[in-house]
Amino acid sequence: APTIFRQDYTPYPYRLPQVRLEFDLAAESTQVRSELRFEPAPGTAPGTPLVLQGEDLELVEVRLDGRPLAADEYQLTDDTLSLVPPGHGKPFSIGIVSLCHPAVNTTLMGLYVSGDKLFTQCEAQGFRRITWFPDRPDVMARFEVLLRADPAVYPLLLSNGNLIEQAGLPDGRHQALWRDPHPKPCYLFALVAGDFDCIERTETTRSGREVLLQVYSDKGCREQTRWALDCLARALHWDERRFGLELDLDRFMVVAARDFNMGAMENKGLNIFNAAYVLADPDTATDAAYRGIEAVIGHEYFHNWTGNRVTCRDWFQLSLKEGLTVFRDQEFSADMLAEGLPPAEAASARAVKRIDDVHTLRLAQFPEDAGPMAHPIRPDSYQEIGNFYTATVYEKGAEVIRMQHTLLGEDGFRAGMDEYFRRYDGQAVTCDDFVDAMESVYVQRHPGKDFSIFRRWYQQAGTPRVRVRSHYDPENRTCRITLEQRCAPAGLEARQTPPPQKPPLHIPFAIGLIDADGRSLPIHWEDETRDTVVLELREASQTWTLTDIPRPPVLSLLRDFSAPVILETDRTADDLALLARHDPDPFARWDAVQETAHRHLQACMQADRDGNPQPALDDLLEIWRTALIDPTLSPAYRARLLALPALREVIDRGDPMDPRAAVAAWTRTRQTLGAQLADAWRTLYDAMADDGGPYSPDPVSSGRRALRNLALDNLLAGQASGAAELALAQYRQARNMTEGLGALTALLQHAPQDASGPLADFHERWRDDPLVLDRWFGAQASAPGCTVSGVRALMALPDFSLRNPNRARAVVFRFCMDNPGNLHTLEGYDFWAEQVLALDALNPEIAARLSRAFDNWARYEPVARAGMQAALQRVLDAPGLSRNVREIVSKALG
Ligand code: HT7
Ligand code: ZN
Repeated sequence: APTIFRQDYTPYPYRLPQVRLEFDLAAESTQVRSELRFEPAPGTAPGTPLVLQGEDLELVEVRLDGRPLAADEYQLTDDTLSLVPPGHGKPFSIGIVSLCHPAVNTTLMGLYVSGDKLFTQCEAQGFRRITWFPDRPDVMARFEVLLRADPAVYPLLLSNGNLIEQAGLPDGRHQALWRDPHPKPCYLFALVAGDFDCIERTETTRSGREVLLQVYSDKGCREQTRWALDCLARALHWDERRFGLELDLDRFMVVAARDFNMGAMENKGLNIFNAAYVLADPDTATDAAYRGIEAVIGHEYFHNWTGNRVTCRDWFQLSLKEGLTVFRDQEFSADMLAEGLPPAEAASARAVKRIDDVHTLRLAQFPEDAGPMAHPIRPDSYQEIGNFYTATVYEKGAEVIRMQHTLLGEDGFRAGMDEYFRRYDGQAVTCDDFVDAMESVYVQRHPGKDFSIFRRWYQQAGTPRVRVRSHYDPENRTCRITLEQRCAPAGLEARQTPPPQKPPLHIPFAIGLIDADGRSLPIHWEDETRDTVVLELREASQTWTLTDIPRPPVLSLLRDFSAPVILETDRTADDLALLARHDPDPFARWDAVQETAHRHLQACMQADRDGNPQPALDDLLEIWRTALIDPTLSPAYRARLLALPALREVIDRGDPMDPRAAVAAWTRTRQTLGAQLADAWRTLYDAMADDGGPYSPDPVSSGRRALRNLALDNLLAGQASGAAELALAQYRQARNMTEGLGALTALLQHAPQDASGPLADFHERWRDDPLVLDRWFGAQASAPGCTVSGVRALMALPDFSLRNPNRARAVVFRFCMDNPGNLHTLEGYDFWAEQVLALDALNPEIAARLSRAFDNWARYEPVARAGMQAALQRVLDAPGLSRNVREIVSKALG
């Protein structure tokens, strides 16, 4: 497949102010009639061809200014339709009639069938599967859309913008006309047709306008959409308060789809969501699912400004909208957790969100940045853009925005955002344009300071490492701190000779100092005294001298995770233990516990390799023992503090990576922590019991449930007497899905022999609810007892289908991503290859995501490495591979 380069961008030679689309909708065959009003862009030479994209379409007719064109007046290839428009320099119109076939479209891109309904997914390049069109984000048009269909099958016909009219037709069908007043690229187009339930409410915007918010779902699901509607209203008001951004539409619709490739899609005024991010009630959704819905509803809503009003010039700029919008949704969620709390508690509540976000970053993005798919947040090239909806573009992109927020401060960042909209509203722009707006505020507020090298974050791949050295001088009462940064060649860069040179980055590095008694030591900084200061590292190595430090300090580093870097320190176990008990920065405190656990787990693996006895667990045990009973810590925060690093993180830290050794060390450590602290876990379990009130997903009660489930998991892991009975009782008496699934998962993880009763009961109860059944599948596929034959047995059940992405994710992905002990076997590698190929024949976007599971095969120990390499080769050699999977697998094999 050809590689597309960012540097090759050229503007589209024609403008497209107005588009009219008419759809005759039917599942087997839908006819699309388009009328495209073009005009040459200034400077376009007469005779410049007009090129439109199209895929899997049947052409019926092409007209130019109303005149049907003969076959030799245009060129048709597999993926384009081109013609030479009249050279008079004036507007002209192209009319196209074409057919597409939603019922056989298993890719879920373009127009497709889900259940008995029709949906579209156009980002990034799905519109070309609907009709021939300039399918690129910098061509922005006003859309008018007429939908016609059989009202018995499709009683509801939705598209973007405002409903202009609805009418019955003489042939028994009906039609709806929609007009979107805002120019948009075609990736934001949407249509939905089918029979839905709907709940709605009106909200008053801060300028006093009434707007209608609606959530559409499958018939019978109305009551499960109340939380989503509530989140939408809260998102609307939060964006007004925090960013001064108001909804620019009279009507905002969210529609739940059962078959969907990702989380949701921000189509203008008509968001389409994976049902998993819309439907929730206490019986069917966990606390985490409630929070997930809040985050995704917020994310898509916030795209209305950061993505839709100001969009991307080209797909290399994807992080312009995604990184910024993830940052906004993270802040929204954090603010929702902290709402109404006094400042100290609010800080801890926000930290819980920060910990979860950093955890995701380390789990998904750090490995990506060290593998063959490493790319800057603004990639320089791609073969298939669908492969670049990555943790780097999204999560690292959000970190890059967050660093700008840290450097500018809340007020400065807000001023930068205002400036961004002042300059670029209604346009398709670049990441550089965004930084220009931020830089204009930074240089104005920090005269003499330079912002220019900050842009390197957009250019460089790889996770930088920051080495910290410090020296305390008791005589002068000074503390000298040296920060050194380096960034190893990332992914395929390592194979270049010579490897590319990476200039230093601008890294905001937040630190604090505490003394041996755990008290904060104030820092004198820029004429103020502060507990936390942000060192701005801009060079390969820089030293700061802090004065008036009365006692030797222990350094609290990278507070609030102020930059997406890996820390290298010579902090001792005692330093970490002190920070784990006393660091007033809740993120850094959590990180000290994580680091202690990581060190122990790696020491266990080393001891195994060397044939030595297992190292003592005293440090971690003591930290946990204290945290377990610390009433000053919120339950949600305590649940984070008392969680071991995820198994995947532990594997990823190994050199070489050794999944079986990591599983053994991790499992043993969990057993010991469970057993040694059994009494404390039991007390905590009882103390966190439900108070019997109505369910609420608020942070306090969900924190208590999280901590109680963690206690149960530890009791089972430590084989405490009566633990299985406790889990069975919790399952039976569960008052909500968090309790029920928590008990079922703990049993499957640690006492599978006792899980069969709850498993059968769960299936019986929830067999008709696909989202809940996904949980049932997922809990089993990720359990250590689920071997390849176990996962095959799950796939043989009548409830299983590879065509539904949620189900495929629940079974195949959970096994391949969250069951390393069983995946890393020869049968496991065969299974992976087989599933990548089976999925690729149906849905290349989803197959490509699964194919990423072996990205880092070359960093594994020799046996695993050889097995994965052979499986990758088997996939690459298969005939008819999609562009999506081919790009991933060929990059992995190098
Ligand atoms: N902007 C949306 C991206 C998306 C997508 C991309 C490729 C294939 C299917 C997709 N569905 C949604 C999601 C978002 O970031 O909000
Ligand atoms: Zn997004």
